[in-house]
Amino acid sequence: MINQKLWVILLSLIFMHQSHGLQHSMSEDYGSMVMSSNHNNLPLGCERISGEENIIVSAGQRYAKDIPGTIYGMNQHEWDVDPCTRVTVTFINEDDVRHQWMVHGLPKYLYPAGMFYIEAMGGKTATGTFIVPSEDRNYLVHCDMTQHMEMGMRGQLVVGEGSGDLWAVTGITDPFYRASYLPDNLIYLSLVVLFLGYSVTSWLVRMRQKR
Ligand SMILES: [Cu+2]
Repeated sequence: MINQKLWVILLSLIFMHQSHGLQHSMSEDYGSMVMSSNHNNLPLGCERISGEENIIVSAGQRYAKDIPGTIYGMNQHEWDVDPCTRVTVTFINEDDVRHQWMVHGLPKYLYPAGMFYIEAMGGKTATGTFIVPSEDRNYLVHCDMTQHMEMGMRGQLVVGEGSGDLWAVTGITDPFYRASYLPDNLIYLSLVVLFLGYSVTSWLVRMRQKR
């Protein structure tokens, strides 16, 4: 009798665990994972799915070779899609280490924490589907493994007209540390300021000597 009860509890625990996974639409394969898949739920402002887009993303060190200062990279770092498109991403990890293709800033009523992501262990391929919102906007795409973004795995998903380039998109936009608020001709400006300073100082010194 007690044994039967235990079994019931155990089975319901297992069932709860599984349905919990389903609620978050998480699918896990050996060596790969897709978080927050969305095939049919329309974002607000989308009357229907406007189209289908299949994107193949390859990640690996070989894509970093031609881009100075990077170690990891992707075959491309910017993707353009129309609003309300259903996007299916096939993520091919050509490296030995784990990589992710993670989109940020999606609506939280459809995507927990505003994220959609695919993760693939070394040498694995994973495919996931989501629907992009109706607004024109740029979304950050990156790999969340420690330091991988800084090492080059940083991109942008441009929906519609977009909302302006993100900084430091590998091979596409300037790194933030180049301080975009400083003028490009900073070096010449500095020389002019130096020269003026020198002239004024030496003029003052000469005036003093004359007295
Ligand atoms: Cu990575």
